[in-house]
Amino acid sequence: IPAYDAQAIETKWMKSWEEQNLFAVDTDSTKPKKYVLEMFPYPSGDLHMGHARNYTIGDAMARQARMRGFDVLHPIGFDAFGLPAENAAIKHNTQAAAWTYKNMDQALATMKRMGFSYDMDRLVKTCSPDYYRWGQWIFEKLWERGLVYRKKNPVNWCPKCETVLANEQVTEGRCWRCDSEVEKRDLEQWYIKITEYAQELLDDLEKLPGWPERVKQMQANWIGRSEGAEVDFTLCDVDGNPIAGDEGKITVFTTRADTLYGNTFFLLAPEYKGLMELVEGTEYEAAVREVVEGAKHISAVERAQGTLEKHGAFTGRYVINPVSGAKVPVWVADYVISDYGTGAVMAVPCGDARDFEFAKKYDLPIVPIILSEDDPLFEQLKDEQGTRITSVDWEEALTCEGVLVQSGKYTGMTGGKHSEGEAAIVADLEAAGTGRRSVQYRLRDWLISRQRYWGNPIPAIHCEHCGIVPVPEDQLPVTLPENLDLGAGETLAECREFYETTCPVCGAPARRETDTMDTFTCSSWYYLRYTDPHNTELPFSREAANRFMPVDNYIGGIEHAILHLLYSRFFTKALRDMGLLDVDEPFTNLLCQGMVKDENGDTMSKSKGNVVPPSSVIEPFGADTMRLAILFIAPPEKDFDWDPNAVEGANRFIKRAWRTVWQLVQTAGDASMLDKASLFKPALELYRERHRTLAKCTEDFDRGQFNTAISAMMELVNAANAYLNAVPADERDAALTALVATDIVSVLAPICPFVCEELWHEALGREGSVYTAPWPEFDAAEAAADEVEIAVQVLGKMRARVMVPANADAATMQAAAEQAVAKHIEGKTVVKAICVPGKLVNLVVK
Ligand code: ANZ
Ligand code: ZN
Repeated sequence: IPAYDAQAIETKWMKSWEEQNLFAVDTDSTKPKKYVLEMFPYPSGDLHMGHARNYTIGDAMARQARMRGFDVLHPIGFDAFGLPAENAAIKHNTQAAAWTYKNMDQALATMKRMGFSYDMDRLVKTCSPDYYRWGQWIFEKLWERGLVYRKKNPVNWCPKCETVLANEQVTEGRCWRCDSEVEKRDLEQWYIKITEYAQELLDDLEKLPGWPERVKQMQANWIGRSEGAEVDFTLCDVDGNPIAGDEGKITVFTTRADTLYGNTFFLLAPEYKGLMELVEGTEYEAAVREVVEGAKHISAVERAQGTLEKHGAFTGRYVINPVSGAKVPVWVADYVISDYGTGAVMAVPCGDARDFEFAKKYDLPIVPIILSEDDPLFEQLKDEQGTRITSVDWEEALTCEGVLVQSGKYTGMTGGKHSEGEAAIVADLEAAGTGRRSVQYRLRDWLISRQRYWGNPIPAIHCEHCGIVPVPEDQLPVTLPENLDLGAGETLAECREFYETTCPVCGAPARRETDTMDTFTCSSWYYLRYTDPHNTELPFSREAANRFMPVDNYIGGIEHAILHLLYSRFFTKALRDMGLLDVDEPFTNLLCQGMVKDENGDTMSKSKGNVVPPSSVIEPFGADTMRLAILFIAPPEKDFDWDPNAVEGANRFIKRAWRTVWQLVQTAGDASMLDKASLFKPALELYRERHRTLAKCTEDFDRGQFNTAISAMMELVNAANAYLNAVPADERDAALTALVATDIVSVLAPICPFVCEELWHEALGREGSVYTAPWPEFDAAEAAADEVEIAVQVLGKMRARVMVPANADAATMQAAAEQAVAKHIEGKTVVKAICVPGKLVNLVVK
């Protein structure tokens, strides 16, 4: 038996696969397709363990699908634009492009060393003009369809990074990247109208049974559909006289119109349009301004969370409640956000926790209008006969459902979201013309412009005469200059060669847009480009996209549960509506792999110095060991702590499989001559085990459960060794040993490709690749042993073991059990028998 030399074997097959171009997909194939995709990496340096895990999962799926007769598309690329490249370039005084390309080369070398079966002809780098050209093209198509617009809005601005930040990129008022205090600036920015698709993005989550529930839940929350009503209030002065003019009416959005009688004050967002005009020149102006200024330093996300201390000020104005007729004071409050609903809120402190907290802090009245029937106040208030209560000294708001009290003719109805009381009040508001049904979404339009260099240039031209016009299609791409002096602080907006241009409409001198696109736009459609990567007429052809889409298995980190996956779903739908492809959803099955932590359960990071690089395993043991260890240690979606023992265990198993296969082939004949009737005990057991292992591996691979599939493979190797030990070489069944040797190599091949390809050729003596050979045939029914041993318990105590037919029904099992424990149940009656098929019978006796 030859020695197992991982390095020699892996070097040999790495080269051979590349020369054969073995993993190129066959585009005209009549075979069914399978599209296996791992989220592409950001090229920040060499691959780390998290990457290794991500790609090993995808590679095992792709290789097995290929063996099972699918035409497999399994591509790779790089999400190559982004700020880290720019920062590194500034720090090391080089070009962002050079830094990025160097990192991509390094990552590619490691991917090759790991044996990932990518179709390299389809490599996509988002910073390459032949890719980003089509990103610009798609941008212009969205623009044509009214899905791109510019808007002046208060945005988060980081003075140090000199760019706009998304709301999610601001924590406690500071930049997520550099920790500087973020400012609010009123800037005109580019937006993509993702909200146009809010309802479809929500509805179609139902078409994704192959996604983890929690990811779908996160997306649904992010889209945040709320059903409620708009209610109009009338602005007035302290005497209740209406204030005329445009500002005379203020509308709120509420999901709880049933609580209108509990409305004791009224709130405006600090950014509410016209707020400062309301207080101008009054004694309230200074306090209101303070709240407005203070709110600028807190992100909308945090303001909405409601965990921060609330600040507010009275405006000196009032509104009239259209249902109760009450006159309530108008305040500004920083927990009201300007871009949700109408930016105004009817506060109901008895039913809303935030309003309750605010009322306590500023000593505003809390009128109970909704109670549970066992509340001590209920008897007094249930029929408007008792004394009214105008303020309560509660510890917290009553946020659950209940019965309406002190609510005029609505008293006695149930209150709550979508309640009887809510429906009745909204119907009356609609009849009176002071309210209407309304649906709101939390989802905001996608702010995509960035004032950064290393990104895809927005293809627009600003002309004094013609306004903002798209760059004509035949002039795309707008090429990003690669020679900016970033070290000296040069930006695109200062790069004359870049921004000086002429207007494509009137020919006058004009200025090119110098904002670039959020890199999430690049990653929103790369999986489509892979289907047709060299197309020079279109981003991809409809035929190619329809052949391979949707992605069957998408594998990546849970950190992308919202943004990347939502943006990609949106792009797919928008491109579908342009007629570019015919699918509604891009990713059929989603697997979010867990994290690889260090031995002590800490996340690996450079700053902590606890990073285990893949090379530390590959160099001593080989890539096959690395791959096996990573898949065996835990189910793919679970986090795991790095364990050097697992690496050694994996290496031992590979060596054992290697020896077993070589031993089996010593007596191997023709597997097709197998005659089941001639197999006796040890052979029959091995025969059953191979059917069982194949059935298990096939099913587990489909679900991505590699750890249990590997356990089954280990059992097969054990069974083969049991047979080899029990039967002398000259008595072994030649067909069976041939069959099982092939089985071991085949089932292990998706996980340990190098050693299996070597065994395929050298031990089994086969031509061609194991990946072009078919997956072994099996029959799950053959796996079942004819008889199984079950445990027999009496009142939960173990009393005997007995053999029963493997497919025995409960009655048969009980009869066999009673016989086996006859002396323990003598003179008693069996009142119940609990039967677990194949395992045990528990007799309950009296
Ligand atoms: C009265 C009320 C009574 C409310 C009550 C809630 C409970 P969701 O479900 O998230 O859509 N609201 C409306 N616009 C707001 C804004 N711009 N900033 C902060 N809060 C706002 O939340 C809808 C509820 O959030 C609305 O219903 C409103 O308060 C508040 F017992 O109106 B409610
Ligand atoms: Zn012009």
